[in-house]
Amino acid sequence: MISIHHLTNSRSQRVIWLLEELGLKYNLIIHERCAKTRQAAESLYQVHPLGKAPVLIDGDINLAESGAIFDYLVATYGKEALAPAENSVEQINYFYWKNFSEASLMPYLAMSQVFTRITQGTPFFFKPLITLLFKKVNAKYLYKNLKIELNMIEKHLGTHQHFTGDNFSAADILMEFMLDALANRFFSQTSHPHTSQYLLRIKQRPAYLRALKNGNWSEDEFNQYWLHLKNS
Ligand SMILES: N[C@@H](CCC(=O)N[C@@H](CS)C(=O)NCC(=O)O)C(=O)O
Repeated sequence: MISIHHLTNSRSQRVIWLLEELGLKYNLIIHERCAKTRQAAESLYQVHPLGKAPVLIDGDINLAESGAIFDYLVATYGKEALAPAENSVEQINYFYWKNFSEASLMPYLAMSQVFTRITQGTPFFFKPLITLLFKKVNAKYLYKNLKIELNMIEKHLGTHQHFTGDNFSAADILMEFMLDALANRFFSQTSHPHTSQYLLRIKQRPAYLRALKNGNWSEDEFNQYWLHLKNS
């Protein structure tokens, strides 16, 4: 049976959602974050050398990296269900958005997390300087690029029901997590109506709701995690 190592309120939530969409049975192993540092539990290092979630175990296969896990699960168990047909326009969209979520959106979110951690760990005396520095980097680089990306997403969702086209796919699962972190901080129903409506719609999927429950998802913790993300 498939086992999935999951870190609470993290991107590994997406693998649980994918497994639910695929209707697969799985064994869920939940690792808690350290209350103080918010970092992964030591137990994850026993599963994979990087000590990060998600990690999928399927027979002899021990696979980390969200994108790789998605590719493996869709190719092995999903077939046409969660990925568009070969050589279709939808497939090109699928390739683009699936990679975009990890390669273009996630780095900005991760960077902002790192800045916050550095600021928190900076001695009191230097804090104002570091805060000012990151504020400038955020405004001129990070947030500026995030806004450009969000505008592109809004335009795409203005003409597509889902990221690949009419049908739901695994790319939607990868994108939803990022958009959820950015919602109400970088965009709203007023500024990005198509993206907001898309999020509301997709979050009603039964598999999504089952995954939240199984993964012990806490909306409060998630918001707490991204609290520092705001427009400046
Ligand atoms: N690129 C990897 C990143 C994995 C990753 O950084 N996972 C985070 C969860 S959001 C983690 O385990 N963080 C714990 C830590 O860094 O201590 C993936 O997408 O699977």
